[in-house]
Amino acid sequence: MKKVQSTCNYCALDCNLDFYVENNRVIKTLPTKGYPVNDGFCCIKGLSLSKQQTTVKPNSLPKLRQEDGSYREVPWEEAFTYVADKLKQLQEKYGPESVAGISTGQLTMEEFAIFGHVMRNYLKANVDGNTRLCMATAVVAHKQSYGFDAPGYTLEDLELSDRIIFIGANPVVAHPILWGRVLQNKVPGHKVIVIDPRCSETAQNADCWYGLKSKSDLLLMYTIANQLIEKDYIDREFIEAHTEKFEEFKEFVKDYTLERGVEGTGLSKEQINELIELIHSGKKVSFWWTMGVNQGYEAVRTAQSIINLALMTGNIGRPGTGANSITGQCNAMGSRAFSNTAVMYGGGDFTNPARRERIASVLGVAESMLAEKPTKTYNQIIEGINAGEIKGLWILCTNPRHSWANNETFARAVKKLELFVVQDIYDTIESAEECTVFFPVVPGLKKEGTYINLERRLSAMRQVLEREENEISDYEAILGVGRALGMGAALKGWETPKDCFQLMKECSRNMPCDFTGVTWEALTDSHGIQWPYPEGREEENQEEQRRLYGDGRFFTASQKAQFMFEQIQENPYPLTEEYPFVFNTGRGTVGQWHTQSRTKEVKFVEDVSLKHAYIYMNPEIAREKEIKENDRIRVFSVNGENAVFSVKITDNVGKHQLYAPIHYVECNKLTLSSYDPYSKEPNYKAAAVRFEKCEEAGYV
Ligand SMILES: Nc1nc2c(c(=O)[nH]1)N[C@H]1C(S)=C(S)[C@@H](COP(=O)(O)OP(=O)(O)OC[C@H]3O[C@@H](n4cnc5c(=O)[nH]c(N)nc54)[C@H](O)[C@@H]3O)O[C@H]1N2
Ligand SMILES: Nc1nc2c(c(=O)[nH]1)N[C@H]1C(S)=C(S)[C@@H](COP(=O)(O)OP(=O)(O)OC[C@H]3O[C@@H](n4cnc5c(=O)[nH]c(N)nc54)[C@H](O)[C@@H]3O)O[C@H]1N2
Ligand code: SF4
Ligand SMILES: [Mo]
Repeated sequence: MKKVQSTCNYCALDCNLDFYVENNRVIKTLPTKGYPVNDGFCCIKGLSLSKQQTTVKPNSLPKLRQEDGSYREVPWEEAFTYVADKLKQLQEKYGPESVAGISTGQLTMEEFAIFGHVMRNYLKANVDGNTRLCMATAVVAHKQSYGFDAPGYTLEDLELSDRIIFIGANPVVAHPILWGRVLQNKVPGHKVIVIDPRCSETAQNADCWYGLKSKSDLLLMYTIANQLIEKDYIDREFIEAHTEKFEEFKEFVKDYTLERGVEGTGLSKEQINELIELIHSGKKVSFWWTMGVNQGYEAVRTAQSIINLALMTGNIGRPGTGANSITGQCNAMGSRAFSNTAVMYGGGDFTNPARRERIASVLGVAESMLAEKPTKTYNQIIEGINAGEIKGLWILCTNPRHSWANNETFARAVKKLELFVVQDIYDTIESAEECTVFFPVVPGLKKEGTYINLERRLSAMRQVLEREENEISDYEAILGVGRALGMGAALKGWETPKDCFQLMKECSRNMPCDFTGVTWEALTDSHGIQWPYPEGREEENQEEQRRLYGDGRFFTASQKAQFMFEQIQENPYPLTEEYPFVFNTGRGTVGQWHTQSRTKEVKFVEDVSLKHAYIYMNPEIAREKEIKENDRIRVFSVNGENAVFSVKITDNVGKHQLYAPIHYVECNKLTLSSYDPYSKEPNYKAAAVRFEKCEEAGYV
């Protein structure tokens, strides 16, 4: 029996797993003992990775749509040529920006790097990622506040902190292994605190829950900041030595009185004061945020208001502290720095001459071949298709027909495309319904590459199972199209994922994410390695749990962190008499992953998951509207769409709120085409809606 250690490619923990293989089948899966992230534990999704493609596997050859609408299977080379020719024709006819791609945070670093090379460098097309739906807010917040997109924490901080404050984060469901680290915290008197409009599964397991009004976090944080200053609960020494713009911030927050905070957040004076005292009495306070913060109409400023609290109280860089953004997908961190979409490989703006020179020399191409500007954002790509400006789209490892905000806009868009390539491990996903080309690729167990987790840890995906005839990986599919495009010498050095790893490593040299000291071989069967890990300084980086900012130096020109702030904005979609409920959305259960394509194959999960869309409703509202458990309602959104859900009654949601798990396509039918102005991340969690009881027979 062979044992292969590899990485779970669902959530951002990147747990490591040992796969035991016999006759090219996984006989058992054991979470890797001693691995610093998950040390012998993992969740149901990781344990079931070997179920992928066991019940719904597409054929291994690509499919092209014919004029009569049917599909024809063709050899890979023919499909590469078809796609390459079509891309070139579209660009000749409509201009370089008439083709676009949508990438992901779930592929290996090498896969989205080569996609960025073919699409962004060679074709000068726009490529955004599903990371826009997820981490874009944290990226912009980090860049502005710290000077680089560099979350500083290590997971051990959860065990060392005496105040663990989760804001818009539900790790009990979304990051169970991270929650496991919280449970290992032995600091006497430590408190777990949750700020979430919903009494989430995490709130139910916390010491304190603050159920504020939806999207009132920015007001709450400014109110807290003002009170901390008034009470002199701040760390003047740290502020003076390591930050800038505090005096302006201090003046600015004076308007955010306790009374204003109480009115706008719906929390009581006592609750806000209690929270302030909890922060002040903590010696090692850590703040952790996820999608309840990142997805909003003033999300970047909200993330930064959390960073401000950490800075002003000196809770950063020390064990157990930090303003810590929890990443979502397994390789969102990798995609942020190595997909060539918003920044160049390894970071740096597309206009930075020194970075251009460096990247061109590493890749062995002329500077003129490099992308010249950041990509159009996801929403601009979809709008561009709907406006008839973008005619070709290539999506990989993402299912936007389901997951995109106000998803009927995606459904409308794809009907207008002349070329729509979908590259996925399943041809049954919603997004594949309208595709003109389908590229079937192998899942993670049949390929290799590198992942970077939420605490900056590089981790190896290594091939567990042999491939069958005609089975190819994402990397090979992209390389195939690149070759068919005639990229020739521009693909020298990109032959295999391992070659690409070398290139990315060189691109990272002297950047904050420098991993030049890491080798492909050293990552195999390892404990993972956190960046930074520069060549020549391996000795000083031997500790397995490392954090940034311990020296109080940030990545800005002055090496000081910036207080970033702006007046709170009016909610663009406030509740009204006609639309009196907030439509909150998020993860439903530990077993279900996003659009469910993969987790549908896991019997334990399928057996206990509802087969149709459902929504949580407060008991008082249910009584008032004469609705019983499992009755169906039709929910109408301000976006003009409506959809049917069955009702689950619970007082975990407030009277002005409904909560819909995202795992059903109906959910995003109702979400908004509304974005944060800086990150362009969708405001997914706060559409205004109304509902009516359905009189037809219910689900069985
Ligand atoms: N089982 C499972 N795990 C997953 C995933 C999955 O699909 N399934 N997806 C992964 C990915 S990609 C991501 S990004 C993460 C997401 O991880 P999380 O962000 O933790 O998950 P969500 O359920 O989207 O949202 C978290 C909480 O935000 C709250 N919220 C809504 N509005 C507000 C608000 O205005 N203020 C505050 N403070 N809170 C608010 C919601 O009530 C919800 O409880 O999960 C990852 N893990
Ligand atoms: N309303 C609402 N909507 C949301 C959110 C929310 O909180 N509320 N959250 C948003 C967030 S944070 C995220 S991250 C997105 C996620 O949205 P998506 O990225 O669209 O969701 P997934 O289901 O993870 O899609 C991944 C796809 O990749 C395929 N796949 C798996 N492995 C491979 C592989 O190795 N290669 C290839 N090519 N394909 C593979 C799967 O079959 C699946 O179709 O959803 C967003 N949508
Ligand atoms: S916690 Fe995340 S990385 Fe770990 S096994 Fe579960 S889904 Fe995979
Ligand atoms: Mo995400």
